[in-house]
Amino acid sequence: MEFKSEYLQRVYDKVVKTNPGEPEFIQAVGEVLESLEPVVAKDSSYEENGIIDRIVEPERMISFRVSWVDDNGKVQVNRGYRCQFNSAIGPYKGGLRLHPSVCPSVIKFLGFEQIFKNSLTSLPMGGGKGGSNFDPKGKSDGEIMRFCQSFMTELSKHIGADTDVPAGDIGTGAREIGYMFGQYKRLRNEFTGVLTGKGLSYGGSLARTEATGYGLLYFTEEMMNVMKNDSVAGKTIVVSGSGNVAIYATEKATQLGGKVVALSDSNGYIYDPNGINLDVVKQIKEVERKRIKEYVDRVDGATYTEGCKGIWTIPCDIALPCATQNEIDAESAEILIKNGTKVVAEGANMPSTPEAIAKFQAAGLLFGPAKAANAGGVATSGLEMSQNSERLSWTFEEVDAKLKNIMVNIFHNAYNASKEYSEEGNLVAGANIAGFLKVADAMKWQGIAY
Ligand code: NDP
Ligand code: 2IT
Repeated sequence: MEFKSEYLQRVYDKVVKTNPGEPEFIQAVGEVLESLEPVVAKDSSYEENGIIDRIVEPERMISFRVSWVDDNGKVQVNRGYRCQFNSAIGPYKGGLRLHPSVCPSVIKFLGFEQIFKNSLTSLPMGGGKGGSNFDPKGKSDGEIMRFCQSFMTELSKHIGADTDVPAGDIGTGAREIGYMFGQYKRLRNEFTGVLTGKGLSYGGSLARTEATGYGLLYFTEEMMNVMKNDSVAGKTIVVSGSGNVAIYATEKATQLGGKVVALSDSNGYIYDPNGINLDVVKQIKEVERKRIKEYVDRVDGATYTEGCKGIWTIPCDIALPCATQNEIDAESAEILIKNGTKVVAEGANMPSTPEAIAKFQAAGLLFGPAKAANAGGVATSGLEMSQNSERLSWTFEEVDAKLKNIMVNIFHNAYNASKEYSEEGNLVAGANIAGFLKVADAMKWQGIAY
């Protein structure tokens, strides 16, 4: 990548050189540094304090063996990670991904993005991420439990309610968080808010399950209201994925009067012109843990197509990618634009490639970047931490109202930063800049030796 700033160019070139074989991490860094051009041009203190040099280097990257015994009595070995990226504004905070594609590049890109996302929430949380290349698909409950216990046996040495607070992500939901919490408590003899996304009977927060998807729609509604005097009501919507984020994005989109017509998993997608029946989806995904294609056997008029990329060929007003990174490439972006899509908001982390984002922006679509649009999950994790600290539980309505307020504020902060530093409405730049400024200020105050 080419930068106008000699300082940013030097930092970027070093990141490329020192992180070989890590394309996702380099992609995430490149996007943020590009957004920071006007910031470093305006204020030389970022260079003088080495802020950018330091912010791209994780404070700590932990990698460890996770061995466990499967149902046939055979020993299995996976690799676990925790990337403690930045603690300038609070304890490290971010999810744990369990997926065969997990590797240092994926964990570091997610940890890096989390720094800016968490800053945008306005809550005191640093950035981190972890996970394992363990594949939860097809594993029995006992195997999941034994993996989670082994994973936590090592992870427990590095985390704590005031140090690092992990949560869910792909492949990690309430079941996995429960097993991990139980093992942490057993090892440390401590009942603390060391994880978020916990069950309601042992310190979880109401509305955390719904938070990322609901937050995505609160953000989208505000973006459409302010920037186009429009709303979600009456719009046709395509949502990719069918996991936690996709399900609750669909629920809130429907409550706001939109019609979600498609969902997917990594094998293929369903199309239901009558609007997705979410009770059926919840039964298939949350209760039975089956594949999304089951839907067409249970709902008349719905169709299933193999291959997940084809979901972006379905005409829609609003596209909400809620599955995984780089799921919308330039080709899919062109199809969406040609089909008249007006809004793209990212529920997943980095789901659009840089080439796809450039096409959306050139075509004048409203584009809500992940760091801002999906921050509702971690924001509500922050609210769970607050409730754990005061040993009280808030009602669903209280948490949901705070979540909505946070998402509306994130939109305005990103929008205002875009006006001050970049082109008005470039929310990629606005979110990166607004997230960066607070962390950079905290790093300046805290000195250099870390
Ligand atoms: P889940 O595990 O609940 O669901 C993931 C969904 O995405 C599944 O439908 C899965 O399909 C699909 N998917 C995963 N990997 C791929 C792939 N390589 N190709 C195609 N589809 C894929 O995870 P979440 O819903 O929690 O997470 C979805 C996204 O949202 C991730 O990017 C995550 O980082 C992000 N996110 C999550 C937050 C949270 O609070 N949970 C907060 C903010 C962001 P299959 O079953 O076939 O694997
Ligand atoms: O990507 C994310 O923000 C998450 N997976 C949620 C992290 C959290 O700590 O709740």
